[in-house]
Amino acid sequence: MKKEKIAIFFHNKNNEKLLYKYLSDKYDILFDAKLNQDEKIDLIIIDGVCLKKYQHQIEKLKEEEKPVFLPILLVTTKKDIHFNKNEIFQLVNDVIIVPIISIELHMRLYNLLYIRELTLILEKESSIDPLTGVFNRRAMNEMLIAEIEKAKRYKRPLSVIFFDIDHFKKINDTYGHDVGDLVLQKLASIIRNHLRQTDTLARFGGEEFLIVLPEMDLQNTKIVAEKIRKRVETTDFEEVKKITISLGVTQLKEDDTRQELLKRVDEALYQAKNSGRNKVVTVL
Ligand code: GH3
Ligand code: MG
Repeated sequence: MKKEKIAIFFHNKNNEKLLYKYLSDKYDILFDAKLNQDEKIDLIIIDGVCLKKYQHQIEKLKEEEKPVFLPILLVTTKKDIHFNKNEIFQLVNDVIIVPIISIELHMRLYNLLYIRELTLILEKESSIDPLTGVFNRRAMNEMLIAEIEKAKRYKRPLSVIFFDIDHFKKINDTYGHDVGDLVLQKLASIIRNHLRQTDTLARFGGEEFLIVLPEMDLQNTKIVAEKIRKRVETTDFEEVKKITISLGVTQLKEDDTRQELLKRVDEALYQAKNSGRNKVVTVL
């Protein structure tokens, strides 16, 4: 089983050693961890001196991790609590007064990590479309905001593909809604297997999907979209046999907002539908 990562920030090296002794069997212990989102930390144990020192970094990290809970356990002496009540509730989730007792420490960690685990499950479930297992619209919008910001900051290309099943209503009407659901599942799975790790697929509406492709310009994205179109066209969808999709493609412009990008790719899809379906249309 994967061990949870606990970062320890202690001014007093003896206490640091003691914690290591108590915890290293059960947890991955990190000293001098970098407090940024790249280093995944599940919980922080910190003393009062270090808490003052790292307060702003911890606040920032906790904010970035939301709605996932990043627990902070303060270890302190009674006389060393200098924080006022409001501050401590904002920043710290539990307190142990020294001397550290192993069983007390383990109980606190168990409960704090259990709460974190629940928030991770909730976060995951609220991001995923239950039918297809791909991201839902809410999660995609959040992800897209971050990707647009990254692309603009580093002046990198970013493209999107928006696609929709052709005459899907007829499939539902002919074979029933359950078969329609199976088509959606199979379609999402085929396309997911067709993408790079860095691409993201989301179900945007009933039978509309969005793909975000970082580091891809319009020309290359058009090639990907065409391959996807072909792949879907040539896949056997069991009872339904064949389906086709129409796809719109566009690339992020320098001053685009997320809404403008999505509006343009929606326009491209609309053109693909109106010019005969089962095709890719690019708009810039
Ligand atoms: P077009 O080629 O213009 O896209 O035609 P269409 O029939 O695909 O489009 P339309 O918007 O008329 O119909 C979409 C259908 O998708 C209607 C709706 O019942 C169905 N749909 C939406 N969500 C689901 C779902 O979760 N499961 C199933 N089975 N069908 C769904
Ligand atoms: Mg459709």
